[in-house]
Amino acid sequence: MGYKIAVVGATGNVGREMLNILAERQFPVDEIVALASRKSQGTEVSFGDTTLKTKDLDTFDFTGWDIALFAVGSTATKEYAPKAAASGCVVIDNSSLYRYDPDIPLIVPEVNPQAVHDYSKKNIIANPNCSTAQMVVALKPLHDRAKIKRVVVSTYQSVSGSGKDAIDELWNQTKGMYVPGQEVDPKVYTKQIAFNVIPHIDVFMDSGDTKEEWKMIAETKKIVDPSIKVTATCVRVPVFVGHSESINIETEEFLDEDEARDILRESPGLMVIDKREDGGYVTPIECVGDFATFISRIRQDVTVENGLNLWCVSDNLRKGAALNAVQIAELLGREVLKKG
Ligand code: 11C
Repeated sequence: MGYKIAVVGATGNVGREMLNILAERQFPVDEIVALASRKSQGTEVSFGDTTLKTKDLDTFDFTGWDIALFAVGSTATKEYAPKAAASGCVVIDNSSLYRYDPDIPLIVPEVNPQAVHDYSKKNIIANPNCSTAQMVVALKPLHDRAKIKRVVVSTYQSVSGSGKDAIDELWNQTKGMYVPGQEVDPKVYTKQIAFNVIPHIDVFMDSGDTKEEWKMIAETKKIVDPSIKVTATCVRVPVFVGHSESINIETEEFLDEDEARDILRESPGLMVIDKREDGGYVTPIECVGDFATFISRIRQDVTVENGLNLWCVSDNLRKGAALNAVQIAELLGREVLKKG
């Protein structure tokens, strides 16, 4: 016996990836429904070798459905997730709406799987921000060994993190640079993204940090350990898919770079590619479509007593969103619902 699964926001980038990943990982599905807004009703989406026609989220009754994977914005989530949860369906939500609610677990299965047992307080589990998800997979095993005190992270985030219009903006702006008269003004972003980098993701906060930077700080504390200090600078780069991060880590105990490399090699969800030679590291284009979070450039930071640097790359639509949500569904099935 398998599960009855709803994918909410099935026509978006993340919703489509959720359907792909459920099929790729052969999630034990008895029945699956693709839901979207009324204007997308009837749109066809792929699920493995089959095609699903999306149904109207507004009129859908979640009674009798086991798990709903939500990949819609916070406004639609606020309206529909509580309805689904109240009808007994466990919601796994990719928006930021519930992440900081103390009664809702925020889970990266490689890091804090035990939190799944707290799902029943509200029947909702939150999926973290993409830039946090890949970073905490790398931090956790190092924290277990040497206790991380402080993290300084700079991100290089792809435009797919901002959705389809941003992908189109990068594509059209890039083409427009070569065709006189077809230049494309910034719309999604505040400045030109083609051949440029923009140190601004999400809204500005009073502290001067952006919300994206704040999310990395708050979510790392909730998922890994509230004692870890994080400071972040999040930057949008002209890459379609794949977020990259330069991570500087200060630990309480000394951790040698070779031991760190061995620990990361053995840790779940990670793939270490770290040869100290030309091309012996991973770039975002190479991680697209993969499940792993890739780690390269592991080396001592000798400017502090116990410091390490590393480079971390992952497919933001997968580990940063759809894959992590499906992994939470797998965890929930294994540990709690036990149907598959
Ligand atoms: C970006 N990280 O790359 C964002 C996208 O809180 O789930 C995901 C935002 C979120 O723009």
